[in-house]
Amino acid sequence: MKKLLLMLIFVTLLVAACGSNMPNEIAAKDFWVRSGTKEGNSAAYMLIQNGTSTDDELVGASSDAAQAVEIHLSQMKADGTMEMIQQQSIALPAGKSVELKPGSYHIMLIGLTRDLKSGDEITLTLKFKNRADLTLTVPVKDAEGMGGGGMDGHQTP
Ligand SMILES: [Cu+2]
Repeated sequence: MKKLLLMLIFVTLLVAACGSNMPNEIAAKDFWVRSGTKEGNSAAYMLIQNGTSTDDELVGASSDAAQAVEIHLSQMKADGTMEMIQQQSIALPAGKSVELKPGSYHIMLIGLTRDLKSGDEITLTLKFKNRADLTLTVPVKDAEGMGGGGMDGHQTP
C-alpha cells in the first residue's frame, strides 16, 4: 500500500514536471493589447513559448485593428528616456519562453482602425520563420496600473 502511494506520488510529480506549462509547439499566452483611440497607436504583449526542439523566430504580425503592425523593442537611452527600435524579428530559442512586455519587446499597432476599449477584442496573427501563422483573439485592457500610459511611448499624441 505504501509502495503504491509512493508510486502515485512519483507519477504525479512526473506529470507535473513534464507538464510545466510548456506546450510541445509554439504557443502564446497571457496576451493583451493596450486600449487606445482610432488613428492612434497601441501595443500588444504576451508570453511566447517555444516548446519545440528547434529554434524559431517571430518575423512579423498583422491585425484587423491597425493599418500597420511592427515588432518593437523599447529601451532606455543614455539620457534616461525610452526609445523604440523596430526589430526584424524576435528570436524564439527551442524550449524557451520570451516575454513581450511594457518597456521591452512588444508588437506595435500603428494607426488603429477603431477605438480599442477595455473588454473589446482584436484579431492578431503572428508570423513565424519556420512554421504556420498563429492567429489570436486578444483582449483589450487599460494600461492604468501597469506602468503608466507613457510606457513604450505609445501614448496617443
Ligand atoms: Cu513600439
